[in-house]
Amino acid sequence: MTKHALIIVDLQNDFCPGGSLAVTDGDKIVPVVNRLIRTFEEAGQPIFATRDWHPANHCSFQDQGGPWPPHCVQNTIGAEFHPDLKLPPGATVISKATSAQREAYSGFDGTDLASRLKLAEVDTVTVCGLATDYCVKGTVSDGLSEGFKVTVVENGIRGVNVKPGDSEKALTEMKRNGALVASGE
Ligand code: VGL
Ligand code: ZN
Repeated sequence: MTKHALIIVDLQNDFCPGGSLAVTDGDKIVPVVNRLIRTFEEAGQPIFATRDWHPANHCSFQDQGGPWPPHCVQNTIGAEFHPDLKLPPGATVISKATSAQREAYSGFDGTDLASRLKLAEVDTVTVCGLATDYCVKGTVSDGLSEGFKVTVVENGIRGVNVKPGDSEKALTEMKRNGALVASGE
């Protein structure tokens, strides 16, 4: 028996056009993700949404010596999920990278995501969200290491591409690590 869960990674305002760390076309995945949500919801399968949830002095911010402009600061509009994302009331929100001194790209890093999935007897996860070359890649990689079967939805992800091709490289790496790739219509 396969028990399946959906993991939506960091579909937050700051990673969408107009946000402080905008991913090109980040918002274009919202309809794809909403369709996935509907499918999982109708099948009674659990849905998890991770969010980057930084304190204002997070170590990844440029003013603290990190690589990124301030983004997804706790309790700001930028940290909210995209307004068109139709997250059902039963979805579980997983906050990550919540300590000032520690970066965490993966939704599994420093969270109880793995134990929650295992408690629900989930063995297979479908991953979508932002950004392909950071938090999606990290979440997929840790999901595989935790022993889950992982499918990435190719049209349900978008990347930062600090260097051109980073997202493509990330997807190749995910596949090499054992992830399957699917299309969400
Ligand atoms: C992310 C850069 C910094 C992500 C989070 O969600 O992919 N990227 N913080
Ligand atoms: Zn971040």
